[in-house]
Amino acid sequence: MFQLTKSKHLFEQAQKGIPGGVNSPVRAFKSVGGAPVFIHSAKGAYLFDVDGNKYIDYIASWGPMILGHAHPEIVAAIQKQVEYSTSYGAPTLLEIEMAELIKSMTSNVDLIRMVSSGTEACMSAIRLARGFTGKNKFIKFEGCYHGHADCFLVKAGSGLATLNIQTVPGVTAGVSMDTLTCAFNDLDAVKKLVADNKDQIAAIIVEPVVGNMGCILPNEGFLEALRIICDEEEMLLIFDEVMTGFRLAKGGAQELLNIKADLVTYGKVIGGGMPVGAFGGRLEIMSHIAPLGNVYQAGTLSGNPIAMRAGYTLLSLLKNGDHYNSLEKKTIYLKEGLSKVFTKVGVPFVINQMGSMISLHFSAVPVTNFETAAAANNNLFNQFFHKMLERGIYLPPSAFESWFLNDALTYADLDATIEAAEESIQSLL
Ligand code: HOZ
Repeated sequence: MFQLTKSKHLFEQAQKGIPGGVNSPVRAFKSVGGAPVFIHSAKGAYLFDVDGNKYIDYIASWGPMILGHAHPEIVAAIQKQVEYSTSYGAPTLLEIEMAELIKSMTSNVDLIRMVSSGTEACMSAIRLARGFTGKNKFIKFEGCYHGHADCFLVKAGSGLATLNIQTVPGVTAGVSMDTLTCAFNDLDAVKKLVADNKDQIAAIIVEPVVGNMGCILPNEGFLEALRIICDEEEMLLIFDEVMTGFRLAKGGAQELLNIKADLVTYGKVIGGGMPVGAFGGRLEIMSHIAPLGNVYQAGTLSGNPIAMRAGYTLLSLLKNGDHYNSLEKKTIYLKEGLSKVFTKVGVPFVINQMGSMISLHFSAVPVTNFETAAAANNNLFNQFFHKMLERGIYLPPSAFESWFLNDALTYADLDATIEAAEESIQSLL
């Protein structure tokens, strides 16, 4: 029988020493309710919790575990490196190999700087865009999440949307003033912001396929138009590929959608499950970063040897394998299976999917931006989440997050998920 006795106990204990019992807010299950599941271990496509429950994992650590958990080659690479020490704070050959590998997989990255998280990557990219253009403002889209640096915490998705946090105490009005926002996929709104702030905007930052308000796809022509606007207005186009990088294709969304950004940020997959981020771009822009230029950015654990080994091993497996086709086929199979279930039971739903990113909104209208994602029946999603959990299916604990498939999933796992979805939704209607 499904029970979470030990998880509940650990959650009580955790709250005594950790804010909300978690080290990242969405994990607290606040919007879906109940105690979060405490994980004991994971292997391949499965998570095992402290109560002995087994789950089919659709989070993949929020993206990184694209080939499944504890991949033998990644484990071996980490084990080997650990013998040589865990950090030097000095340059290594590993970092050169990592930079060369990334450059070989992305067409427009001349220089790449490794950091320790997606947040760091995005905040550094904005600083660089400002330093390079000499302009202060930037445009971000409502419901997009670029990490928790002050300037991004305006109408942000992910945990802020999940917890319905509108303004963040501690972020000064002065900082937020330079962050301009409008709806994702709304080109007219972008044009108006650009016209109203002529010659003051350094960059547009965008998740090319959004993963932080569920999975939201760009309308045809939207990203292409942003590229043109940036060129005309001498602004930089920054693709936040923390989620999509090395996940949607070897060259990420840039390759899949055939659009080149001026700067790209990475995280998640790039670290193979270790805390890694990166930002890169053309030489003329990246050469403004210290020590080449004066845009300062640094980090003691940047380029950490264990993280580099893990990331390099995973990226090599992705570069040399055929995982993207396999991942996409599995994701489409899941999408079609779930669609049949929800059509049969007659509940309004939208499933957005690109590559191995997918999400479910209980909505009667297309979900194309934050407004439509927020207007969906997210209460039903929250109940659905728990019914799935009871049946051994681990979904993101929020309708405002993408699901990430991993290539260790089997078709039997997908069938089990579809079956669980049918039982779950039927039990709720
Ligand atoms: N905000 C992250 C996903 N968009 C969640 C990270 C986590 O809790 O690990």
